Amino acid sequence: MTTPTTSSPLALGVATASYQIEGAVAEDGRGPSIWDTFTAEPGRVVGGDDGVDACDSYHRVEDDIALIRGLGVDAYRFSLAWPRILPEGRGRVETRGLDYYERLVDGLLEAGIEPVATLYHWDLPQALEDEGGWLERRTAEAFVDYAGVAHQRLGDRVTSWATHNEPWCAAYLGYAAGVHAPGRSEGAAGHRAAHHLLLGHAWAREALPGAHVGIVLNLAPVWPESPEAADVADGVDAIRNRVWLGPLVDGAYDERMLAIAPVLADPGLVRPGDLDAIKGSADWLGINYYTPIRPALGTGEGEPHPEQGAYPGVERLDLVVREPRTDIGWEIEPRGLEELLVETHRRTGLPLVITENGAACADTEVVDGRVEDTDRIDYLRDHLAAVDRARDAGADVRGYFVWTLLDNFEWAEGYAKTFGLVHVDRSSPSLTRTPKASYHWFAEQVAAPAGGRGAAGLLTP
Ligand code: PNW
Repeated sequence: MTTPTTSSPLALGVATASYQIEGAVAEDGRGPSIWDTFTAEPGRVVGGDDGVDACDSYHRVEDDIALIRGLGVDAYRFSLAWPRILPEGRGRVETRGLDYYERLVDGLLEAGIEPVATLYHWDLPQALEDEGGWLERRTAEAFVDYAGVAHQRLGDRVTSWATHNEPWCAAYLGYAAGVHAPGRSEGAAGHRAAHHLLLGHAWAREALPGAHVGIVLNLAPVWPESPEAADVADGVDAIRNRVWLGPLVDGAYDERMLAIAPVLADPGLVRPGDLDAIKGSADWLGINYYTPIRPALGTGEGEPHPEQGAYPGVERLDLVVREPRTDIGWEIEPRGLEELLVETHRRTGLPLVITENGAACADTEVVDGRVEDTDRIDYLRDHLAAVDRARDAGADVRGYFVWTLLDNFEWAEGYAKTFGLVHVDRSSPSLTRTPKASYHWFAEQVAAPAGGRGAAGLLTP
């Protein structure tokens, strides 16, 4: 285990995801994904928005590379769309989909930017969902084939790979709370999906020889609002954090998790050898951090919080959100990031990368060619300072990626909530991109040698 000081390199970058930016959903043989289906259902997404056009990055990849290059960043984190590469989820390979990612990767490398590829950022091929999606073990098997196909084409140029992005969202928002695709609402389904996501991650290693293979988790510090809330907070911590870290680090679901989800003790689901395969299967851990979680003991009456269904089996849970908040209603608390990094380093001993951090701000106005998103700059500055403190305390943090390059399709929130360093004018036919004040500010941070930041070679110490 290495214990760097702040003088060791911290790579800086920006992140995006395929469905949120690409558009071109029916082009070059791409098959439908669960998000195409979900967004077409009335009432699922604010404003009835969808990713049909998104930021049209499929056609504007050169423009986007130029924007990334303009930041001067060390690395760019993006995701591959599984249904662009395997339109039916398995079997037939669509080379035009691979060609697109090859153009992107080559463009990044020419610009001296390290590509960091995420295999699964939620756009499951609809054909696999039709067979049960992540509720079925064979989806994890198909994921391995997909990883192999992607790696065969790009593995000579991409060395940093993440398997899944935020499997908590894919499993529990998608199958238990029903607020993300595929929009199913059954508690046990969330747990089944979680196990199959972990299995897919672990098995995919074999398909990624020689790569640095990580998984991106949206771990969160869980802070009970009162002593009485300690037990519900423990349940939240189990589903949000320990359901992933237990198998990955210890090769086991812990007792509380098994009590919440008896299905995880069912040998039909968790088969002999599964947990051994998952244990130690990550070379690095990506952490997406936005906000802490503050559980309170609820009365069981009143309006449930929309995310409550994503903690199935945790009874009488209330989720309290303190001030100040960003435009999406998430509490701003940089100390949560500091604590999370120090604690996760202690718990896992793994190299950590902050694969997402950023803020939704109500900054949509372009005035005289400028967008003054000072709230976003404050958020990013305070969180980068928290990263420095965690590194000083010994946390092995190798990179920090801002979410996100472009204002894009923000899932169930549609286009109304914007996290971009670059404004996208949705009313202009060419989806005009305008770098915001935060873009220029971040470029200055990258250029400044302060704190040992800005060194290349994300996972190479
Ligand atoms: C993450 N929640 O999503 C994703 O990785 C990004 O694609 C997304 O744009 C970003 O964070 C900002 O939201 C989340 O409801 C979406 O708890 C929703 C939740 C958490 C993360």
